[in-house]
Amino acid sequence: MFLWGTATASYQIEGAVSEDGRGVSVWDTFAGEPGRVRDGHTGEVACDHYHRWPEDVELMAGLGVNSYRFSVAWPRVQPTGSGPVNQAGLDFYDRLVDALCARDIVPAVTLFHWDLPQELEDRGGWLDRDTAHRFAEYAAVVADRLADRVPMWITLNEPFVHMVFGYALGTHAPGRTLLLDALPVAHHQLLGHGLATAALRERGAGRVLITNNCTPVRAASADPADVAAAHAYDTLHNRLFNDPVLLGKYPDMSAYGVRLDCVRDGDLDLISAPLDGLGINYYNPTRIAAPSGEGLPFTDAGITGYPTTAFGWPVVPDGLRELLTGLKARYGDALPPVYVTENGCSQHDEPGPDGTVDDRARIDYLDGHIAALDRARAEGVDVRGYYVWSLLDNFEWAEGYHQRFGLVHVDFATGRRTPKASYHWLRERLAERTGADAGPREP
Ligand code: PNW
Repeated sequence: MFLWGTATASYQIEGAVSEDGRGVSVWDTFAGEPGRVRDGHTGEVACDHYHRWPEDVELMAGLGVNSYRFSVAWPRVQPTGSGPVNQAGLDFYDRLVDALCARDIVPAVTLFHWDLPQELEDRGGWLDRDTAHRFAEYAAVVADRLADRVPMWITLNEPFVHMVFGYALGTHAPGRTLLLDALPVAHHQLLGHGLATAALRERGAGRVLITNNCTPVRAASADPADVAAAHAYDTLHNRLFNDPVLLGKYPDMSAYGVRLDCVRDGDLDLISAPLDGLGINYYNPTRIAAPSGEGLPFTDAGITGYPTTAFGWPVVPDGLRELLTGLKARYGDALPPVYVTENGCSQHDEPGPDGTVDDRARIDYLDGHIAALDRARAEGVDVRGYYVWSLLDNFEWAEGYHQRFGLVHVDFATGRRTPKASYHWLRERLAERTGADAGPREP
């Protein structure tokens, strides 16, 4: 059965940050500091999904999706990141999983979508190798509770974005500005993925994936300097995270002055343990030119000639086909089935006078990307799922509530949900397609 779903993340939707024993995460700390998030927005209330989840499950049932990707907040389960388990936090996800199963919606659980317990950050966060071991311990706790009903597990969400924005540039929590010295964060996250995969396997947790955000990289011109820079960018963004997982080795980054001294014997064996799928988040391609200044071995040349989203991201649907066929060409038989675990666009959606939300640009976006997905499948890429980011408008990290990615509009003053035109469009599209994609039901 092809999985059609929507995706969310704990800190972006839940709110209820001090309820039922939840500990503090790096995002609570970061969003609480002046100047970090636009207009001082925080995830304190967000979509109040922690209380409104039954309504959100009904929205998904009404949409007709057969899967839902959500993340577990580590500090709800282990408030200090290690040791004592907070049963009340696990109970929340237990209820959610039961409600999804009752609606025939396959739960796909992401274990880490950036909300690290603050106490672990105080001990070095992902710069510290020990965090990888703590992550595996936490994965085991969650699997012990949910693996009997959750058939699909995603260890990490976008370790690239977490490293670059969180530790290199400081625009996301924990707000560190280490530039290339952030590299150990890549390895320690991947080690955490490997250790958590082993813990999930021991518990018979079903399918195990990692989600990398990938971008097809285009050189700004045929000039060899631009081509070399594009290769550098592809190496540091895509291959740094896909190669160790799929091929068991890091790409050669010596030409860019990048060294990974923290890799120990045996790490890559753990990191490259076979997976049941590769999660891919796709938003847009990247156009790269030769470096213009000191430091990085590339410059982002920007993409012109395409429509853009409210975020300013170019809308290039065929980039999804290009990405998927490129992965197949690069990894061949080492590429497991692919799941597009996020794809979507932000817009400035507001209800009109009649109360409806006319987001036709989102319909065009999704229509174009689903067509590109079909082309990639026709070209032989084994794609098994597609998740729209996102079910709800939510806390868009450093942008706060200024970017709306939802199929469902959220009025953040009242929590009121209003399905947008794209929700109704997708419901019809999914109903039409169920026949073509129907297969054996999940366990
Ligand atoms: C993803 N970029 O993040 C995340 O997984 C989501 O939590 C997030 O809400 C969504 O995409 C939309 O931003 C990204 O700059 C953040 O390339 C930034 C980038 C890509 C993905």
